[in-house]
Amino acid sequence: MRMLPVTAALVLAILTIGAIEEKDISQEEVVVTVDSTNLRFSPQSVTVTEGDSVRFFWSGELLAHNAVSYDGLFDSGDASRNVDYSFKFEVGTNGTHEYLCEPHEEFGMTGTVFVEPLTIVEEESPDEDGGSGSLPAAGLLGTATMVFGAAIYPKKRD
Ligand SMILES: [Cu+2]
Repeated sequence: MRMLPVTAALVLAILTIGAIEEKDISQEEVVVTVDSTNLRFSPQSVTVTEGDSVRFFWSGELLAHNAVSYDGLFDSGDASRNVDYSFKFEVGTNGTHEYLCEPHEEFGMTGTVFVEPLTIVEEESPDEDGGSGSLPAAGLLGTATMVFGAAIYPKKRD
């Protein structure tokens, strides 16, 4: 099995890359379901950050429900007693997104997703004369920012 060390190294490299990417943007999933009254979302409002997903999930409900945003951003489809629909709030979707259950809007079956902007905190001190105790994470972020900047900036200037 001569290929084993090579394969192992490759797998390790892939895993390392995956770990770094995952570190940069942590994605979370928030679940919204239907409460015991069958006419309310639970929780009725959730707060996420851009890049996160909201999963509308219920099964075996007495009534059929769906989740449709008033602004048209997301739509779980036809009302159903079994729904498993995830929507990822991409960068740029920050703001307040109210949604309804179409069959039960008149009963007050509505909800709200607050999406907070994804902010990249830069470790930049105004005066650089002091010791540069550069954190590895900050260095990595700086490098990533520079790479992104280099990729985007020249195009914008043309
Ligand atoms: Cu409903």
